[in-house]
Amino acid sequence: MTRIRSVELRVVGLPLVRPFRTSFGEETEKVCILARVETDDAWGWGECVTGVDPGFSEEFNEGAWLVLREFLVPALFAAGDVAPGDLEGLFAGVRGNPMAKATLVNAVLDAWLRERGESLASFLGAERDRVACGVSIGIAASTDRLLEQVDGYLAEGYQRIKLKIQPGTDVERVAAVRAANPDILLSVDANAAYSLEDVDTFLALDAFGLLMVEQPLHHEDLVQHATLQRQIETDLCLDESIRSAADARAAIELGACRIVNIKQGRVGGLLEAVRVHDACRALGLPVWCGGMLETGVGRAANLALAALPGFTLPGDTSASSRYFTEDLTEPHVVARDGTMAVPQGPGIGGEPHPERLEACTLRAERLDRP
Ligand code: SMG
Ligand code: MG
Repeated sequence: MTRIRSVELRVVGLPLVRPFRTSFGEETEKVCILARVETDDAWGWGECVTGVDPGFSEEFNEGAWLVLREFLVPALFAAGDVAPGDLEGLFAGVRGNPMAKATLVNAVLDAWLRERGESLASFLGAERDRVACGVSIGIAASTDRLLEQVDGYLAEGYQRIKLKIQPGTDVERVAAVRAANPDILLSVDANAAYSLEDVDTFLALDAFGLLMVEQPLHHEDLVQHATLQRQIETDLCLDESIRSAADARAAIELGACRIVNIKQGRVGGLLEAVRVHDACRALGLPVWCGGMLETGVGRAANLALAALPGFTLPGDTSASSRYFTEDLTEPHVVARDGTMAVPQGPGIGGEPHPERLEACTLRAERLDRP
């Protein structure tokens, strides 16, 4: 049990090394909320995976800030002593908002583990000390640019290339990347930009031996994903559609996917992420660790999660250098063999450099237990 004395919320901004374009928008800067909780004996960090706009899900930074400040932090202060496993129950009165909730679940878990000197990886049940890394490439300005980026990332060692696609920028680009790289693990991610009327596009993609097609259809439509999965050979993977272990079980039972992308922030935090992993593993589905362009804080948590045994496919766990010239934390580095070390120190095993954090801070507010 631990008592949270204060919560500091902060919005940070870091320029991205290259713009990241998806079917729903383009980002040139990473802007996110970080929470730092303080207990009597320790402190812990949580990174919120919302972005500036509600494009990936309904949640977005300014909304998450309010949900945290007005509802979740007060619920935490009202509770007295807590264990990490209590938070989901404490937050149950707030519907939805998994990304905002994950920020505090993860921060309190980090503090609790630091008090005990235990690493997050060990607590979650990690079975590896290095994880296989892939990279996600945004929609490029041209096919040539895309091919250059693919070459660059393969030279760095990445074990799987994922291409963002949208209608009109799909089959031709995938064909070009596949022709240049016949043997690589290659996947695509549509971020829900298609409908069932586009089945011919997916039938055409079947020709390229893709590892998976990620989230082709609307995030709330599992039945349509099941219909599409019956029509094509390539495995479907769900991302946006899976917000809980219950969602994962429903999707699998319906035949809506054969692979699941687990993002701890999207499912309400690391504890639910482990339940999603367990549910998929029990039903025989491979999972992999997704990414939300996190800074080194969120990335450290992702790496611990990705070391669980059911994570059998390379994750979007890319190096700090893929996103930032200078990360907030010590950089996470991808080795030539395309693997990355799982942090082993207490909690998430790292934290932001104080000066770097101050330099990136756009706004901060400290909330004290009344
Ligand atoms: O962290 O490397 C990363 C980004 C991976 O493609 C990525 N994420 O739908 O999977 C996804 C997207 C969402 C990014 S929205 C900022
Ligand atoms: Mg995705």
